[in-house]
Amino acid sequence: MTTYFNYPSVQLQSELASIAQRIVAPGKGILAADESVSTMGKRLVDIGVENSEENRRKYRELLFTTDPTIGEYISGVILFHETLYQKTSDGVPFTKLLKDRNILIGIKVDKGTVPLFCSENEVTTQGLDDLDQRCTEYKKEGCDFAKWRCVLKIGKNTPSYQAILENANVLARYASICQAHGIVPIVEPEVIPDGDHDIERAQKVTEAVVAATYKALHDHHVFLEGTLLKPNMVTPGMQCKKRATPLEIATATILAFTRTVPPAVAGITFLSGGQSEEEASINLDAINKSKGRKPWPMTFSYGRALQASVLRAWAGKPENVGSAQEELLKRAKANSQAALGTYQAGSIKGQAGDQNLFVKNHVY
Ligand code: 5MM
Repeated sequence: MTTYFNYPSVQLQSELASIAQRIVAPGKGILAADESVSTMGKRLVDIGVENSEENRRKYRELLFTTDPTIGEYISGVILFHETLYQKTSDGVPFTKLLKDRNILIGIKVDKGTVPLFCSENEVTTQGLDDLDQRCTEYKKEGCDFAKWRCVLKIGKNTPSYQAILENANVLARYASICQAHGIVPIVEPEVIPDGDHDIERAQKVTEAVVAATYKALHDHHVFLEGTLLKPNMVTPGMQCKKRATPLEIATATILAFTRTVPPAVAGITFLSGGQSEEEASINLDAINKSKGRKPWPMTFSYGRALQASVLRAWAGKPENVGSAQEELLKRAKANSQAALGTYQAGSIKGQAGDQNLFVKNHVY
């Protein structure tokens, strides 16, 4: 193995690092609005709305026309391919609305999961084949960051060595291709919360997965200062009877990442993983309140935990757009405070506040 390699040019390093730092600026985080057509369909069916392109467009118009103060809490939005090209009903491109709000544009570039041969229902994530061309196009369209999600499952024999290694490697290839195009890769190796395992097992699995991910990123010469990690928080499995307090979750989460994530990484932007909106805010707040050693900013990149109340308030009715946007602002503000460690539990109430948002086997 040769150790002779080059990092990107100084100019590219500086472009990537400054995008990543803008995303994790104090009190800011990401709205993950990159639900694929089928995932968005499940969210719309829940509120009695048909999964048509027009309804998906109307919903995203609602999100992106929220009052510009949203830009005080949200630094980036992750879009699905279809959404990148959509406009408001009066013809304003969504990308313009986001830029006007000082929000960076991200794009989901993975193409979903596929089974791993002879494994115990484990998966890898596909989409590398044409990624190079798609990154050229996405950068031209104004995308400054991207997201690729891998899924790892905890069982008696899983995650396997095969799954850990394959997913680490595919994330590293993805990250290197994005960086070559001036796009900051968000690396998302999600250890899903399905199962009856306890928090200790979740912590060890998270450590093993994240450690392997950074070994692969290093092997692929990924410039870490121009990357973000989007992990699960360390929690007991959803079916585990012994629940954990926010302090226990914060302690296990910080320990797992201080053991495995290099300090050079620009920031950690957590997924919400089926936690209720309120839990996701309280746990992020506990992480940021903790006095432990934390070399990176830690903030949110929530999908369900930022949108559950919005969807419920909207219910597909034009007359509800204003109140749905209020719900988005409320949750964005709560999570902004959590990212600073200043959130008071229960102080910002949403319509779906304590509702469990767990989706079994969230793989698709
Ligand atoms: C918003 O959902 C994202 C896209 O999901 P699919 O490709 O499965 O449709 C998803 O990757 C999301 O960004 C992460 O799972 C984090 O979302 P949560 O809801 O866990 O915060």
